[in-house]
Amino acid sequence: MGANGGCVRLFRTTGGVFVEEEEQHYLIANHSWDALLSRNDLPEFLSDFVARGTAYGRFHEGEVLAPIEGQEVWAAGVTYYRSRGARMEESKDAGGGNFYDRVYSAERPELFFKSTASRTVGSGGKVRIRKDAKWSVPEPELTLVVSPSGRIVGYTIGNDMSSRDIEGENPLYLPQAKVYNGSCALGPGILVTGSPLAHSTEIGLEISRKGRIEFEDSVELTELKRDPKTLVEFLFRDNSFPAGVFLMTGTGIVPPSSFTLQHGDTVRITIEPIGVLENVVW
Ligand code: DO4
Ligand code: MG
Repeated sequence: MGANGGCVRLFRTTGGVFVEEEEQHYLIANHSWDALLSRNDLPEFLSDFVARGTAYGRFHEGEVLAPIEGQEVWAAGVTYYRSRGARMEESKDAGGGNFYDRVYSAERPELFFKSTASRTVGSGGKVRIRKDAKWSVPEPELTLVVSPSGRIVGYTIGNDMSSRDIEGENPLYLPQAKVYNGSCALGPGILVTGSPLAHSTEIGLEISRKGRIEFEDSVELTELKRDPKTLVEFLFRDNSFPAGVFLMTGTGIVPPSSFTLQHGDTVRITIEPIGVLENVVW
């Protein structure tokens, strides 16, 4: 049994794809990233692989790449009470506040297209503030890794970078507030497991500027209003994802409205069984 209760972590690195179990690294030489993420039996496949394999050297933190190739990244919104409240406030002058309240309590969740590999950075990469945005925040989100059949096969950490002034001006500007170069970070690797994460799992956010912490907060998964399986069920209602898909589950941490990210800030997101996603803002 591994340190994560039988789970392994999967990493895409400059030296190939590695599985990590109990601090041992195993190179998967004969399967591409997309071939692995296309598997509906990824948790079982990787446990067998580790049981049969031979540990191979080590990869280093600096060699880890974003855990994405042919996958799309989608995101759920207004899944925590705190996100609902902050968005109602920021869009009230535009008359959009009511929509956030309605989606929070509706049966159908808000799901939106977030990113592709080309707009996504890994841990250690640079996330970006939109050039024409005046108010930008990170959104630390538990991110589901979903197989082509709609099975949750793992978890990673996501940062749904957002331009709050653009979304707040008019909710119809959401795609511009959310999808731009460097607007998404994922990583560091994928915790591969067929079991749900504990409700007590904590998502932590720390933003530092010139070596000093500017903002920090945390939230537990107990505050997530939607069941991850229901989010996946809606995502797959009339959509297919042959190489698998990432689904961000929404933010439960919103910095105060006086706060905006600045170039050079460091954003550090921790979800204990998965790891730490750290990015500098550019
Ligand atoms: O409704 C707009 C986006 C919401 C979102 O990204 C979130 O709640 O995390
Ligand atoms: Mg979000």
